[in-house]
Amino acid sequence: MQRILVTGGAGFIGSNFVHYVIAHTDFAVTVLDKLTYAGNLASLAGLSAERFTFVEGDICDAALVDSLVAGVDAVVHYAAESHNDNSLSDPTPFLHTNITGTFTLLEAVRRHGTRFHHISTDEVYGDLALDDPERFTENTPYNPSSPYSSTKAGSDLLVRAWVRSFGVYATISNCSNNYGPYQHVEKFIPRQITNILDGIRPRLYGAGQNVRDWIHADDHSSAVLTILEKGTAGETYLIGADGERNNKDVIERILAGMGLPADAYDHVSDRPGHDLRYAIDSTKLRSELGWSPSYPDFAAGLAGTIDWYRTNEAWWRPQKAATEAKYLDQGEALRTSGGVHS
Ligand code: NAD
Ligand code: TDX
Repeated sequence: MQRILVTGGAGFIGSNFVHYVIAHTDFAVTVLDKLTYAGNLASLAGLSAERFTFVEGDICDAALVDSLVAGVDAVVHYAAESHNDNSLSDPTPFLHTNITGTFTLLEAVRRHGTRFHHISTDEVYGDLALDDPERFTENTPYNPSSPYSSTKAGSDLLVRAWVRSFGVYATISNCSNNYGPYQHVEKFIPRQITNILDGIRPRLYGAGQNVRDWIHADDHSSAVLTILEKGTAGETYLIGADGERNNKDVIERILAGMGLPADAYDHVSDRPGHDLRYAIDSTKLRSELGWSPSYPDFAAGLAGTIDWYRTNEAWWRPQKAATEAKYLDQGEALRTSGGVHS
């Protein structure tokens, strides 16, 4: 494999993957990205033109997609509308990009016989009870909760159908919550870090008991590269690093890491339909493909992420005010003992 097309490579996980691939392989990388509010060319700064090409465009543009797929050995598909809260206020772009965009790519790889890897999420499985000893596996039934996760589930099912009906050579990975550099400040961890840097108290949805299974973005990248190189056609692999923590614990760690008291945060109105707990069993990926995470220590990874946002204000500052305005517009309200106010 020499040439790969990475969709959504100007987003959080896609840009981390591009840096990882450039550093760890000799592949030439083309990124196709629409540069929505979530895409940022600054995340790809400094890459040499010898091995890196950027194309601005929509994965739903069939002619553009066809011409790009014709020139590569493999496609790694990250592009998506990715934020649950946005999908609750306007699901429309989620249907467009996550469903029609994936369909457009599948038709192109079918025509050209090109290897395809589809990036998905553990949210397609719905949620687990807080006290459930089980974790998600490749055999857990799909049960998505939000417009975001239902469009990701739909895109996974399209990939499976194109494998079975048309013999497309595709693999799928479903990963848990990522953290690390280049994550948009709408997401939980960077939102709280940059709030603190701005003198705003962090904001916890509801009681903060919801559990997410955190993995460093570099570990997601190494897992995807492993699947791309060693995965079996038609197979699904779950990616996770045993990083279960509840949101209250994460916010308290961020506050401690930034020298503030553990209770210096506010509770705000809860997300409608808020999934309780995600947890990944990644035994298949570890035992069949020999993958293991390089960032097993969440505290160390989080400290590095805090440092990154401290030293890269120029990267996140242009997104910050509009993001907080969007949360207000979506009806986020502080919850105090006396009631609810914004
Ligand atoms: P992101 O929102 O940071 O980035 C998405 C990128 O896709 C942006 O650069 C955006 O410009 C681009 N894009 C959006 N619509 C497009 C279109 N129509 N055509 C071309 N480009 C388009 O998202 P992320 O957090 O990096 O997530 C990347 C992928 O990983 C998604 O498929 C997501 O479902 C999946 N995933 C994310 C997480 C997580 O914790 N963030 C966990 C598991 C899986
Ligand atoms: O301000 C906040 N306060 C808060 O308590 C925000 C933005 C979030 N939360 C909570 C909601 C979730 O329980 O933190 C948790 C994480 O929230 P997000 O960062 O929005 O992530 P989540 O909804 O879990 O989804 C993420 O992981 C799975 C990604 O955004 C998805 O793209 C991925 O599929």
